[in-house]
Amino acid sequence: MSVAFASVAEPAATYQSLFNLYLIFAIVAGSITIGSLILFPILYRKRGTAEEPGTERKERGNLKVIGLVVVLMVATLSTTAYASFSVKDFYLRHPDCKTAICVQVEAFQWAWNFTYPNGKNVVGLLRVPQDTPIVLNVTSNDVFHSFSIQSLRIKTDAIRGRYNVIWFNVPGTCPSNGKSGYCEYRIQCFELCGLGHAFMTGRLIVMPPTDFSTYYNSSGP
Ligand SMILES: [Cu+2]
Repeated sequence: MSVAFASVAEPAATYQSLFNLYLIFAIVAGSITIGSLILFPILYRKRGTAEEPGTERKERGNLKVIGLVVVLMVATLSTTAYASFSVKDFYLRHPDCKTAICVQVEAFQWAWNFTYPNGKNVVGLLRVPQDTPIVLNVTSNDVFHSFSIQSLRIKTDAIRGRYNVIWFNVPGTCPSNGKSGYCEYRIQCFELCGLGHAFMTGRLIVMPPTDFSTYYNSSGP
């Protein structure tokens, strides 16, 4: 359920638009290729009339067609390259900790440890307010892991001795999860990290800001 609505969250919406662009190009390119495979054998099949021996066929490539194909290829490649690098820039330019809530994420076999700016520490459960940029500083305490929230289209490696930064912002229109204004996403490890890898999951709960500040200042998980 969260997958459909997650596209309004950032950077998921931007990723989704890039995916849609590639999908359109793939459908067009696929249609041209498969269409040609079907059409050309019909158009250029061997006819019944045999050619006179010794007659030479003079065939030249149509320069206009070749030119058009080259222009289309260059246009396609430059459009996708421009779109890809723009999305990469958008993704890398994460908000700073003055406007965002920066959370330290430490992976270990086999769970996630979240530490908030005020020192609040919770394992396996990340609660954040709606309409607020959240920046995650991801690292590992042991082997390689990979932190991902698929519905929000974010993923980064968790490596000991190194911090990888990802960010997201879920708006207040996220789907209700029983209690008004709450929604939940699944956190999952995406790097084979040992026996418990498949069960290395966590929960992200997005909640109204007032509820979050009560939670943030409480001592409970
Ligand atoms: Cu894992």
